[in-house]
Amino acid sequence: MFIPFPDTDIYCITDSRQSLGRSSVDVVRQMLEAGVKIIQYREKDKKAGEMLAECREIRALTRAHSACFLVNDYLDLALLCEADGAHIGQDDLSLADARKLLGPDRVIGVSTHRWAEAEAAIAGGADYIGVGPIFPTATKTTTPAVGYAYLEEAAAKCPIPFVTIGGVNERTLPGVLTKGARCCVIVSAITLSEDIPGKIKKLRKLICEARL
Ligand code: TZP
Ligand code: MG
Repeated sequence: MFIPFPDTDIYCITDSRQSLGRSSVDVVRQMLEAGVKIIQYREKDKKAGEMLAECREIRALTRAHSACFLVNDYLDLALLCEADGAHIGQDDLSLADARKLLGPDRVIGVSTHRWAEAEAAIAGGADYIGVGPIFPTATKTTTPAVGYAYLEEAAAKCPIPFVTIGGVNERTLPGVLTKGARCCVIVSAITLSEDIPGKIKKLRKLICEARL
């Protein structure tokens, strides 16, 4: 019934503040048509009703493309729109409380910035963790960049899926892949592109080349 966390190369997140005036629903449609298999709805300045309406549209689109759909922060919205799960940060509701609300079958991802946080998320039953921000990024200014050291540590030790996040773009992608990144979260490099399918194709080509 729920789409599990997929084994995939690119993880996309919405950001209507950085979408060249396009709606997040429109941006997500283009991401899905380009073959992206995981979408996170992450909006910071919108009213709950508007977010729920967008989440419901994105839920229908992601289902039609068999893509996993997660909601950032708002577990109530995740439940109401029948998302596959949610993504929480270190300052949000705890993983234990999120699991209580979402149940055993939905996906829960946790942002981590150091290995001790990863260990806690793994022990607490997270389905995957975010590792970053690797580089400084305008998309998230509240957490300092952690650099390659933590990525290398996660790549060596993490027993559950991890996604690499923060300043990943065409220029930085080869570097993070060399350091052990597998699935990369790429936000503004995609949402700020005038040609979203073309950008995703280029990013995918870089990932394929790095894996040869
Ligand atoms: N968490 C850590 S970095 C980040 C989030 C949500 C934003 C990544 O965005 P971008 O534009 O790909 O650097
Ligand atoms: Mg959060």
